[in-house]
Amino acid sequence: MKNVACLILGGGKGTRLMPLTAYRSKPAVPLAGKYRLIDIPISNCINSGINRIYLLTQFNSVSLHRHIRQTFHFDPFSRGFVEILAAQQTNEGADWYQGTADAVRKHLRYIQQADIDYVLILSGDQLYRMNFEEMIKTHQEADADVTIAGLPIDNEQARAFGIMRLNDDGRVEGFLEKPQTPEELEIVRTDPAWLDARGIESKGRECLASMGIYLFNRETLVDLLEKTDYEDFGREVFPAAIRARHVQVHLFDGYWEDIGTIGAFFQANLDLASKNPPFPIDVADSPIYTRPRFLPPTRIDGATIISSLVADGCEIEQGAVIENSLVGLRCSIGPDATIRDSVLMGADYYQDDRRAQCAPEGVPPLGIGAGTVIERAIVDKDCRIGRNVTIRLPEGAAADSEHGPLLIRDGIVVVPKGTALPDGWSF
Ligand code: ADQ
Ligand code: ADP
Repeated sequence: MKNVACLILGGGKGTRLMPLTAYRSKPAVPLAGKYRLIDIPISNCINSGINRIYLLTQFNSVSLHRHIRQTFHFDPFSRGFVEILAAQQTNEGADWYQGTADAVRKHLRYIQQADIDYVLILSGDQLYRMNFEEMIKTHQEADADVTIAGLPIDNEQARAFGIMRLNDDGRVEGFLEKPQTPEELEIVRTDPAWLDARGIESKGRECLASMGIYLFNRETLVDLLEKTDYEDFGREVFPAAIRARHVQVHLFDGYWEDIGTIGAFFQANLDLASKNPPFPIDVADSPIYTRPRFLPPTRIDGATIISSLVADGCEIEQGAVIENSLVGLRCSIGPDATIRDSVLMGADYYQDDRRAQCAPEGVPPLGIGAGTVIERAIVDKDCRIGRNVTIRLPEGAAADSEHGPLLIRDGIVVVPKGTALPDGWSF
């Protein structure tokens, strides 16, 4: 795997994840109480033996830089690194990235090294576990120029993805980015029997989606990008490449979620907290790496906790009920508070830190106050929710609307980072 370099696309604006991406880039969004989205693709790389990793970003990248700097250090003899390539103006171009292919093109010089044979391109906002060694094996066995990881999906989901049509050997013969009409779908439909014959139960699924995971021979990638001005892989590079190059599929049928929207992000987090999570965090030979923080264990005093995940450094007091929820780092939850179907991201520091004491008079302390009820909500970090506050979707509220400092997105209440709500607050 030493001859593989990985480029992670971390830089979209993350508009659909607002307000979680108001001050941080999408890959830096906290996940499962103690990780960040970017930990997923980087951990997949490390667990697959790939340790030459570049991360392409362009928006709000300060907290992402800090996280990467504090987390991913390799043994100096391994020659591994995670390096952030932030959009910058250069002699060749003063523009910011126009799209995914353009972002990669602007950094081709980093991968044009004799000892790099393959370039793996990943997205920074997906939740899955994949051994890329298997993908490289598929690529080599097919003697392909490019290999795209493909996931069988239903017709209804197909509009959101790049859809591939294959020949009997798994070579991609058609690629349509986000087909919208039944006629377009028909062009790239896969016969479910083809999947069944390859050991993947089709279960009625008729489309093969590109997972946004691409393996290129280095020379092919350089050639495709240098000789064109294509801006996007799905819209331009692949539809053209399948004619002139050997583009192969690597079939995958495990858990995979694109967590680019508030709804998907919320559900993926709650699923992690469920009793039989579709994506287990605790897989011994495939851990998720994140920043070690040396926080104390969580203190729980007479609370009821059902089907939930609680991260390190929290304090949960008498009579609190936490159900089907995720409680992030350093969360303080007061007596008799109720947290149901919610994601609490936690806090960056403790209440008694010097910074926290600077809160103006009358502003509640960090965390969730006594008797407060929170349902179907995402509470971003460092919020100060007072006592007897009620945060739940008001009756008749639109699925996307704003109510004072709180936002409703995909029918979920989102409390932006650092919000303070006084005692007794409700919609
Ligand atoms: P989308 O996810 O819709 O579809 P896109 O918006 O281009 O495609 O994002 C791909 C990834 O690149 C995301 O992680 C995004 O954050 C990142 N990104 C976007 N613009 C970027 C930029 N300018 N610089 C750096 N990073 C950037 C894609 C494919 C589909 C495929 C789905 C699978 O186009 O074919 O089915 O991914 O999720
Ligand atoms: P987020 O990306 O979730 O908005 P940050 O990355 O800004 O959060 O904060 C995460 C961690 O970085 C916390 O431990 C916080 O105390 C620390 N931190 C915040 N700001 C700074 C800073 N300017 N310098 C160093 N550490 C910081």
